[in-house]
Amino acid sequence: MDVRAAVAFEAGKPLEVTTVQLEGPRQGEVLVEIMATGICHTDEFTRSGADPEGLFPAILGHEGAGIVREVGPGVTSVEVGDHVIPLYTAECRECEYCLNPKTNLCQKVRTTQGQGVMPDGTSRFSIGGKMLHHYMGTSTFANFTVLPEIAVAKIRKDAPFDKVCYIGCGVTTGVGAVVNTAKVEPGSNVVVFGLGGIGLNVIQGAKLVGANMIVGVDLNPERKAWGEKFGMTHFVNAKEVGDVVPHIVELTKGGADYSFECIGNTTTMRQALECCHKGWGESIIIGVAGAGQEISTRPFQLVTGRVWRGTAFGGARGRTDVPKIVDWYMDGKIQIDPMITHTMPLEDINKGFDLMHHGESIRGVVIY
Ligand code: NAD
Ligand code: AHE
Ligand code: ZN
Ligand code: ZN
Repeated sequence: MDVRAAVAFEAGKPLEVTTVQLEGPRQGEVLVEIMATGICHTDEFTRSGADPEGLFPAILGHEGAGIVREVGPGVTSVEVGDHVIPLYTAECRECEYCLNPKTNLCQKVRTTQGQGVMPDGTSRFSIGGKMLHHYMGTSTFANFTVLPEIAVAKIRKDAPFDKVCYIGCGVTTGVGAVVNTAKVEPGSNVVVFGLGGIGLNVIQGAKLVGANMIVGVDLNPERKAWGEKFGMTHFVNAKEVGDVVPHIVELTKGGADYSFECIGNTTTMRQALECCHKGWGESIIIGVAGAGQEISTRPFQLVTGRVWRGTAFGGARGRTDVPKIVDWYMDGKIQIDPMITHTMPLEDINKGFDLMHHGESIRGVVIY
């Protein structure tokens, strides 16, 4: 079938909105009509060429919500008409990783996903007979996409697509990093580096679990009001204080119990670790850094009890946890609407990337 898609033909170039061809679902796959998709900084990371795994030409996008329109042979867990959120971290419930409670990183389709193809090694997308790569197994910058059934979470039908698409990455990543990965205890002091689409969700997660101080760090002074909307108690403008590490240690009277890096910058990753409390502070890396970049610190930081960890998709097991997060939103336990600052048709998707670059949007959402 012909579908409308924003194609990344080359690294560093704007996306081109055009008609592409999509083959129907094969064994264990589903065809999903994407109703809305958020634009996450990770899409920009890959579009820019900074992703070592980035492949071109590709259809990017990984923060969608939609409706199952066709199922391939052997599909048992969803049916036509189901509302779903695509999962870039699948959940097969039978691989070594799914069976280990310590991780959410299902590996069943990870290798082919990283190669930009479906589990059988081929792509469903093409243009004029030339193959296009899938992206993160989701490719939500197309109004229809094909996914393995283990890479969709079935959600309730009364949830609005243009809001819950954000649960496909940003909301789950931020809230999940607090709840699943760090397991922040009530009364903890939390420091969040980067108050964008992910960091604000870390803040609302920290508030949800009853954190004490919630300190936000950003270079953009307008992010102070944004952080405060979701429970931030103190703002640090990294441009205005000299060295942020002693500043935060002083502010928190000894250091953070938990810090979260939500930027993807190796300098702030180091600061986030080093502002943690001696003896027990844990720093969680969420941001993804560009090809070739490395983190460093003095080993003594770890010897003296600080812990460095990372998280993908907030440690969430998608098919199990995403429907619950949709319920949290529908029950008013977490907020999404105010963070979706801009919506646009697919034709204007490059404007969504511009708004992100200029620090004007928290989340831009494409509505098909
Ligand atoms: P964003 O662009 O919305 O937000 C980034 C924020 O960081 C902005 O507020 C910006 O002003 C601030 N910032 C930039 N440089 C800074 C600096 N040096 N010091 C302080 N603040 C600075 O991005 P996002 O969508 O929130 O994504 C954040 C990061 O998280 C990206 O690297 C993205 O790829 C990554 N991410 C990771 C996961 C995961 O599962 N691990 C999931 C989603 C996104
Ligand atoms: N090449 C990667 C993109 C980089 C990355 O680290 N992706 C994160 C999710 S960021 C979402 O905004 C991730 O989940 N990584 C776990 C993994 O197994 O890659 C990609 O996903 O293509
Ligand atoms: Zn994302
Ligand atoms: Zn698995």
